[in-house]
Amino acid sequence: MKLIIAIIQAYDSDRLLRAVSEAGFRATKIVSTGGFLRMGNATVLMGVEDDLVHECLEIIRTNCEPRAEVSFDPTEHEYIEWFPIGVQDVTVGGAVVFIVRVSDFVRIYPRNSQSGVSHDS
Ligand code: 2BA
Repeated sequence: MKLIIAIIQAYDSDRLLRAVSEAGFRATKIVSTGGFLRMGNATVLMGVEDDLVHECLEIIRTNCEPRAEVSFDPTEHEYIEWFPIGVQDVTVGGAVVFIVRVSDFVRIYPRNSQSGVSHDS
């Protein structure tokens, strides 16, 4: 099993979550903030069987807006406060994806209910 950690633009998150759910994947969205732009983005966590990673990445690719250039005006008052000198054009969009091997996946059920543990390495 792999844990796919996809950092995407906030406005892509509803569309992506709907698409991955429709395809049978389970997902968790964490509201996050980019360290550079300090704008809201979304981090989507998905535990995915190894043979489904490619399908999941394709869904991410299809549902996240293409990358685009955003330009900042260095004469703006807030620019100096927020960005390193010299940075004017920033590319945003698409997704930044980490794929991490999961050593154990445990789902804990309430007592007197069904229980299950699955291992992957
Ligand atoms: P931010 O850190 O807000 O970065 C937004 C975009 O700004 C980046 O898009 C990149 O195009 C640009 N950028 C970032 N750092 C820069 C720098 N030092 N100089 C010039 N331009 C810079 P992406 O690369 O697509 O990243 C989108 C978001 O994904 C990031 O938002 C951050 O939240 C996350 N991310 C990207 N790489 C990461 C990493 N190695 N580790 C953790 N989070 C990462």
